[in-house]
Amino acid sequence: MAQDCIFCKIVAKEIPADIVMEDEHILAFRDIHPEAPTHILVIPKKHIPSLSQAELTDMDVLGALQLAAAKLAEEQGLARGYRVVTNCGDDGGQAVPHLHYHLLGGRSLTWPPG
Ligand code: DGP
Repeated sequence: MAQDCIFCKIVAKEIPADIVMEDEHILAFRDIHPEAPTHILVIPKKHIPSLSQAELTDMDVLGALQLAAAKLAEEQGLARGYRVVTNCGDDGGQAVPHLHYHLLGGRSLTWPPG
């Protein structure tokens, strides 16, 4: 757990969140500022600051995060499609320095993003 990391505090249940899925390595919860009818954050419990700091030893959890996002999309009824995205660094628009995948769906999403 990283000191002062808001997502580590959610993992530790020190800060409440609307949790939709949890296992040994992964937590998924609803984004506090939803940008779509379904907006879920899927995160590793381990503190990895961003995708660019992930290591080869994180390969299993990286795969598990994507599979969890796909399973959640199915459970949430996103049969028409959805987007899974991770913002990385300043130019990527990353605000919270704990790796997270946004699962967005429930409306038609535009491309490219701003
Ligand atoms: P990003 O810009 O990719 O780092 O997205 C961070 C997201 O995290 C943003 O959409 C808002 C969300 N968020 C920030 N703080 C909290 C929180 O305390 N609880 C929840 N549920 N979401 C949060």
